Amino acid sequence: MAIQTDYLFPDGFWWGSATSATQIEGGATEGGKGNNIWDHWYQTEENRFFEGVGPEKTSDFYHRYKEDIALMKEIGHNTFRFSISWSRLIPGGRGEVNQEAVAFYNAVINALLDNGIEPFINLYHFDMPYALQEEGGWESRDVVEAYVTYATECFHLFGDRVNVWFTFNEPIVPVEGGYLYDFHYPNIVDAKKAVQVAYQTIIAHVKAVEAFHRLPGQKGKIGIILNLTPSYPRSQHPADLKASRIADLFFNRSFLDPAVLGKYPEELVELLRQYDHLPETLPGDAALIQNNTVDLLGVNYYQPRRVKAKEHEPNKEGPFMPDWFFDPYEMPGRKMNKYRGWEIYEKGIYDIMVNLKDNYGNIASFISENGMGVQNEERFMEDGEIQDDYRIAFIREHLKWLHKAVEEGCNAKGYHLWTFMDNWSWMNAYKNRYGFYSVDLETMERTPKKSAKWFKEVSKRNGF
Ligand code: BGP
Repeated sequence: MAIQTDYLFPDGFWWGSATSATQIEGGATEGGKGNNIWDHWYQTEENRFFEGVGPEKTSDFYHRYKEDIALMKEIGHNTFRFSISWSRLIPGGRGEVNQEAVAFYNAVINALLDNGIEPFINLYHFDMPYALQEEGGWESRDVVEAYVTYATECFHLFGDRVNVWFTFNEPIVPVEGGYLYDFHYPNIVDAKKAVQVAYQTIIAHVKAVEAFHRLPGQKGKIGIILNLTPSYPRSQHPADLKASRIADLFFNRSFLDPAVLGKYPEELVELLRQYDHLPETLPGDAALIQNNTVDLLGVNYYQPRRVKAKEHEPNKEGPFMPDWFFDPYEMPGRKMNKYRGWEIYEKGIYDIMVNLKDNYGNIASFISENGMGVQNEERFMEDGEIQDDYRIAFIREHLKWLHKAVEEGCNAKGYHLWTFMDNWSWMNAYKNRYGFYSVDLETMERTPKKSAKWFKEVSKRNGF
């Protein structure tokens, strides 16, 4: 059998990268922006953040977007994902629209279009306006309505030029971080609230999808971006298989099924019912979910989830946790990104795509994030360029599996790296660097890494 040496993708494949407002913009107190939960958390608990670095400046895209967009063009991006900061556009979360923010996002969109780069807009990337968090954030149905108003405002303001929209990025992360495992504000550990927040986010999502599709003459597409972690059991033993299936229900299907199929998995509903953890719902919710499935799915893929049956029966007197049903499994010999502590398993990208083809109607999708965070990357600097051959290998091996999926008929339309330039990450600040461009935090100077030049060739050739 001939060894495959060419990995060419279909015409029009999306090559680009992904970012989010809080992580790149900076200007957190400029241009009329209001506080979001990250600004507030940093102001009250600075020591939670790596080296005490907060979200106020990050990578200064707010002032340097023109230069940055030129750099995107330079490395062959045909698409670029950014998010709108809700608290920049509507500082109080609801009410008046900030015209300085409108001008800023208009300028970004226009500069992208002028450079031949299609803007992909995401509406919510972990950044609840603080005033609305005070009202309960996603626990509150009123906040859901405020989100739908915000989303609709964005469609009106920018929809004449933007055709690809996403309601949420990784909506399960604020649930896990904010309500189960203490790594996002508001740092509550309460599974009942976690379930309510997850459910309410889906309601916000479907209502935004509905509002989008109702706009007259709508030609654009709307989707959601999910971090899918394919679940692999330790063995084919029924107890391991069950553990893996339940982990998949909690961490993938809890959002994937309602968003793409328009209904929750029955097994998940049963399990929550059994432990008295079903969310509160309103009449009409099920129909809303059923009638407002997505046009497009963004898949963030970083790592698989390996699980095994519980070693010890958990104490079910204590508070309910998803972890009651499985234990993590550290597969011997697995390949790790030791900096981030995440397993690298390139075939996972293929398994996700095949699952979408077989079980989710082959929904149009793309890899909306994939990437490798590395600490102290300046160690790899030679002749003024970071020699990130590890990142090139990481992307290339993932692309090979993505290519195989496409060859087998999976409906994958593109690949975005996380991320365009080194940026600020939630609690880790600038610890792990992910960008095609490195950022000097003193001068804010951007310098292409070796991977940027490699990716330019890949985008140009539509493969490698
Ligand atoms: C995803 C998020 C991004 C980004 C990325 C890298 O989950 O959508 O916002 O941060 O992960 O992860 P981290 O920054 O935690 O290393």
